Amino acid sequence: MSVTTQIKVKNRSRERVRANPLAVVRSHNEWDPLEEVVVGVVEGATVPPWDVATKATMPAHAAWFFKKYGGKPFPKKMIEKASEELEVLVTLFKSLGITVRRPDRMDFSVEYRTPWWKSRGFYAAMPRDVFIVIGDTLVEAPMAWRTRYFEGHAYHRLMLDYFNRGAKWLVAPKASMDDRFFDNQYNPDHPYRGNKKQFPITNAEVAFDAADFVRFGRDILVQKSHVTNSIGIEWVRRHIGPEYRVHEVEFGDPHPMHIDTTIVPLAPGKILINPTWVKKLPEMFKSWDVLVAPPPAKPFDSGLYFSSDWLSLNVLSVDEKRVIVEAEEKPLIDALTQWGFEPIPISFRNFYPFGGSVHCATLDIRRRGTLQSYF
Ligand code: ABU
Repeated sequence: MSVTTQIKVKNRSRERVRANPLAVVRSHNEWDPLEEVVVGVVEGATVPPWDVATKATMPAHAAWFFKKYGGKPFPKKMIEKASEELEVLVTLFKSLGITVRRPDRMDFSVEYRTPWWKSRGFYAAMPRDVFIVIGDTLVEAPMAWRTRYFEGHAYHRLMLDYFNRGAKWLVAPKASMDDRFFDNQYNPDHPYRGNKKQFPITNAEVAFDAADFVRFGRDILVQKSHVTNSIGIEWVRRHIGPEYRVHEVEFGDPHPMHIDTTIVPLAPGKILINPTWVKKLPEMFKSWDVLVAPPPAKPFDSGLYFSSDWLSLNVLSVDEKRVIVEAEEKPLIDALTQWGFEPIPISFRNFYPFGGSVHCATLDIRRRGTLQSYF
């Protein structure tokens, strides 16, 4: 695939549906003009313990990190620096006329119990992992790590406010996450059996993280991952109803967990892809322009284990032209500029070690636009 394939987008069906101007929650895709956003917080963040969930999903070489820091608050300096970057992001949104909401700052070092296990952690830094807005519905994910079991509560004050003002709020059933929920045959160092990718969670109960879904209007793509199983995908498909088409896709990430560094829709007919994992796009993209991302500018020291090096792609579109990109990702900024976009650089390196960049740290609550088909 060349750097860009300049294929004209033809025959895209554009439906003339009027947006409800009074909707408090409304977002159909990743690129309509952004009006309101939730920005995560890092205060209270606590490193997940080395438990059955983290053991199953993390490579063996990460064990020392979890054994040393698991269950303890992230170092104060890390929190302060990441928090400063989040504040700059908030200021940027406000300067663009975008309303910003924040979750509650909770102490995630508090130990909690269910009938089957106990845990503590993680954070309210990544609203994208926990919620997805589909039209006027806030879908709350059940998650698949014990350490994230109660994470949604940090957002419930906000969600109640949206609900009281007319939004729908759909909460997926929570798995027990007992020992049977995890596949004890799974070996993170050998994630394939033959050609078939293996996952550390079984299909015993509904599980998904919201960040494994990506929205293109009526079409929503989802991947099975370390935290999203088939029954979780089916739960979403059935609950969001017949006006949406949920397509399951698979790419080459041997340890998939969140699709937002793999394929990144930027505008109708324009998609950014990760060249390491996306060797072939699904047929539905045959008339789309494809921008193959350059390698990350400076692979960060991945000694912090919560993400791959590809956080460079974890960008957030403010509209069909403007896209917020980490400031040091010069090759990506240049590629996007050449492609006709207007990147807005922002320093976000100190947030990276928490496992995400600007897309993960945000949740678009309202974008101006209507539900359309783009394929
Ligand atoms: N939550 C975004 C991280 C995905 C990745 O590890 O590339």
